[in-house]
Amino acid sequence: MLGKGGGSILASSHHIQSDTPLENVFAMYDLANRGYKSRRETREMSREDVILDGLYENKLNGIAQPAVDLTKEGLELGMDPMVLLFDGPIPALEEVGRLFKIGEYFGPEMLIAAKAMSGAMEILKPLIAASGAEPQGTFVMGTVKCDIHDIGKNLCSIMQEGAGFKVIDIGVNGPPEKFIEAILEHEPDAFGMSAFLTTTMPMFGTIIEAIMIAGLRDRVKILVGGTPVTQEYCEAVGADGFAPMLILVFA
Ligand code: B12
Repeated sequence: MLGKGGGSILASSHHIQSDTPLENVFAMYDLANRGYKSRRETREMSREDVILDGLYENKLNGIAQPAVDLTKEGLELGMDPMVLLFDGPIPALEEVGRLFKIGEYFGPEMLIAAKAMSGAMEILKPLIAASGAEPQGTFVMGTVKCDIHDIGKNLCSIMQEGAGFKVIDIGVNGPPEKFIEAILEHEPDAFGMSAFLTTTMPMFGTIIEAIMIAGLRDRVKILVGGTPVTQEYCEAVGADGFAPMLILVFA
C-alpha cells in the first residue's frame, strides 16, 4: 500500500514526482515487480520467451550488452535468427516510435534505442545473409535524400543477400544523381528505395522522374518501401512494387 503523498509508477515509470516520498517509490517498485513476476509465473515462460522478452526490454531502454548476450544464448539454444530479430527488437522499435509520437520519448532516446541493437545485429547479419540461395542478380538499395533512417534499409539489404542477390547499398540521404550513377555503374536487375518519413516519400517520385529523363526506366524494376509507404503510394509515384518487408526473388 502507498503511504501519504501518493505516486504512480505503473502508468509511466520515469515520472515519479520530485516530492514522492522514498518509501512510496520502494512500495511502487515492489508492486510493479510482483505483478511482473506473477505474469511470468502464470504464463510459464520458456527460456526462449525470456530471451525474446529481454531483447524487447533492452531495446526499448537502449541497453546494448545484454542484447548481445541474449542473442548469443538464443542462437545456442537453436532459435531462428529471424525470430531473434522480428519477435523482440523490432516490435520494441515500433513501441519506441509510438512513445516518440505521444511525447514520452524524444530524439535522443530514439537514437539510443536504435543503436542498442547494433551489436546483436552484427551477430545476426551473416546468419540471415547466408542462405545458400541460387544467384539471382544484382540489387541496388538506398534511403532517399533528407532521410537518415537505415535500420529497415539495412535489413532489406541483408535479406536480399540471403535471397541470393549481390547487393550494392548506396547508404542514406541519397539524391537522384546517386541512384542514377549506381544504375549506370552496376546495371542492377532491380533497385529499392526506402523512405521513412512522410516528408521524404515524395523523393521517390523525383528519383523515378530523373531515371525516366536519363532514359533508364526500362532497364530496372523499381521497388519502394519504408514505414509510411503503401501500395497506393507506390502506384501513384509509378514504381513497380511495394512490400512491407523486402524479400525479392525472381521466378
Ligand atoms: C529508430 C528511429 C529513428 C532513428 C534512426 C536511426 C537509424 N540508424 O535508422 C533516429 C533517431 C535517427 C530517427 C530520426 C528521426 N525520426 Co525516426 N524513427 C525511428 C523508429 C523508432 C524506428 C525505425 C526502424 O528502424 N524500424 C524498424 C525497421 C526494421 O522497420 P522499417 O524501418 O519500417 O523497415 C521495414 C519495412 O519498412 C520494409 N522496408 C524498408 N525499406 C524498404 C524498401 C523497400 C524497397 C521495401 C520493399 C521494403 C522496405 O522492410 C523493413 C524490414 O521489415 C521509427 C518508428 C517506426 N514505427 O518505424 C521512427 C520514425 C520513422 N521517425 C520519425 C521521425 C518524425 C523522425 C525525426 C523527424 C525526428 C526528429 N524530430 O528529429 C528524425 C528524422 C531524421 C531524418 N532526417 O531522417 C517518425 C516518422 C513520422 C512520419 N510519418 O513521417 C517515426 C514513424 C516515429 C513516429 N511514430 O513519429 N528516427
